[in-house]
Amino acid sequence: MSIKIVYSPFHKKHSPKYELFDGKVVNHVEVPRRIEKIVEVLKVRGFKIIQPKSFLARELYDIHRKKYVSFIRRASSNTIREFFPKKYSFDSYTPITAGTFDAALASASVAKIGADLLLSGESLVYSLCRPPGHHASFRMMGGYCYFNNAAIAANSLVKTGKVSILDIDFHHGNGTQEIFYERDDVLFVSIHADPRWAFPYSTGFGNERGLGKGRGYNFNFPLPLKTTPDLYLKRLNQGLEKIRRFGPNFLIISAGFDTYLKDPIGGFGLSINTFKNVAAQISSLNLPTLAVQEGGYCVKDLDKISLSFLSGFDSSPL
Ligand code: SP5
Ligand code: ZN
Repeated sequence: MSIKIVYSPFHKKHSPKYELFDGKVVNHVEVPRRIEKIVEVLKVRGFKIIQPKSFLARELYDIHRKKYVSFIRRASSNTIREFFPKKYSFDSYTPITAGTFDAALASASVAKIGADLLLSGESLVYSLCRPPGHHASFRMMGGYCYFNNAAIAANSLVKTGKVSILDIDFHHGNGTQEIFYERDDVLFVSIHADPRWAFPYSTGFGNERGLGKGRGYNFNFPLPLKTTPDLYLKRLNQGLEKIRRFGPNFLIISAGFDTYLKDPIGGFGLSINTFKNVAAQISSLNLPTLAVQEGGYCVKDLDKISLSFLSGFDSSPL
């Protein structure tokens, strides 16, 4: 099967050093090396890599408020040091640096180009987005996310057909959930760590089902600490059942690799090989699919995890 990769080197312009965690300054885990580690191995393995040439801020306005976008642009161009903004932010993990706007805009474009490729007939595209996006909402950054890359791609695809977003990052995709919470044209399914003990703490519970005409179009599967591959794959199957019933024309995967057993900020027990099984189950949906990179912080194994994940799309689930 031919898999197209979308990548932009602009992500390297965003390279914060610190985050504030439990009242302490610690090293930032969302580092440029994450994506470089993945793209390097994909190049070696001969995957076709597509680089977007232009970045249009107007594509952000589909999802994000103009004032929010301008704030990030202005704050980035005005700062020399990194800082944690007091408005438009819900945590102390998501700093603004001089290169943040350029990198976040390029990241959104990488997702948008991925969506365009599906529209032009590709069946599987992997967008190497960085910074990640699924915690960002209309006018709110957080969880290392500034613009919601998956939501921007979904909003572009939904003009042509129904879209489902499957979020397999370790953390609940609170931003994506909020963006589509009152809509019935984009189904959101998220499998993640129980928010009673994991970030973002306040959302991701099983009883959050959507609102208004969006009621019944949002499904959360919170899982316990140390979740095993068996339990994970079982819940994934239940999530996929919701997607089958919805019958979308396109699938977007918010592909976080922080469910990996050695992830420094995760807490699940997925092995490198589990990611192949995850992808194999997902590919049984037989849908044009865009995978958008979210989290995943065990830098030394991200190459192996991404290869395992991509290999699963070639094999049958059972
Ligand atoms: C996209 C994504 O995966 N965002 C995750 C944001 C979660 N941040 C909260 C956990 C912060 C823990 N930081 C510990 C750093 C140790 N050096
Ligand atoms: Zn995550």
